[in-house]
Amino acid sequence: MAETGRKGLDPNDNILSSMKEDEQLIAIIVGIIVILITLGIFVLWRKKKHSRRSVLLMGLCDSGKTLIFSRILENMYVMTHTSMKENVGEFVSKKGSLKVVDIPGHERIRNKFFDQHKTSARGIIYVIDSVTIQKELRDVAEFLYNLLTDPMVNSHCVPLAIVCNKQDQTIAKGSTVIRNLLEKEMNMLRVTKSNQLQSTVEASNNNTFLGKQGKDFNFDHLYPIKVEFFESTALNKNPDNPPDVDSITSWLHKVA
Ligand SMILES: Nc1nc2c(ncn2[C@@H]2O[C@H](COP(=O)(O)OP(=O)(O)OP(=O)(O)O)[C@@H](O)[C@H]2O)c(=O)[nH]1
Ligand SMILES: [Mg+2]
Repeated sequence: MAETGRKGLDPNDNILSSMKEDEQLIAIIVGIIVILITLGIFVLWRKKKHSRRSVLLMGLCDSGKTLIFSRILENMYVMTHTSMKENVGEFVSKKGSLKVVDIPGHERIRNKFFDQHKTSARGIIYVIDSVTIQKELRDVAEFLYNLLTDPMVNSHCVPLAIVCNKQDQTIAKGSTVIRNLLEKEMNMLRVTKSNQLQSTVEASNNNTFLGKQGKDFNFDHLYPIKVEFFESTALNKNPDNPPDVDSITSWLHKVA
């Protein structure tokens, strides 16, 4: 009698097809794991980005940080005094809201407040008094240098808006002049700082070199840290030069 049905069904075929099924199952599981890991990384990245939602207003005493703070958040003039503690407010943009922190410029306290807020910094607005810049150039440049070499600013490539304030004053220097002055000063500061470092233990740990080796200091060389220069007038006393902080608010909308 002829054999029917099972004819041709080799036991090896069964083994082969079950191996193929196993391989497919493994491929599916690996695919799912890869998708889950990617999703996890994306969620963590979003969370991390969201956790850094502060913009710090920094600069020397009297540069105009507190008046700029009240202008950009309330659009109003306030009589200011030397700040001894930070002011915190919310800047609302279509893309989301930012916490704006006005940090006192006083040398003795500014680092304490900076340390408290720098972990959440999404951006820094560095305010300069454009009238006194030549007199204060060394201090302005050194404070800026310390900010730019800060490991937190450096590792997160925190963008910087350098705001040349008090443009209502006739003797105020423009942003291009201030940028040139600062680049020259930073160039010299870089040499002084690295010589200082070589004679301390810190040298082996902190080897942040600002800009490009062998080239004059240029803010563009700090990329991926993005540094932009703006001009502003926060006071409303001069009718020919009304308050104008639009460049700062546009930058905030961009950073949000
Ligand atoms: N002419 C002029 N004066 C300004 C301008 N912005 C601020 N000021 C004045 O500069 C002085 C200092 O301003 P503040 O906002 O208190 O300065 P600050 O940077 O907060 O100073 P600290 O709190 O000491 O760090 C005040 O008398 C302001 O009215 C401006 O655009 N033009
Ligand atoms: Mg202040």
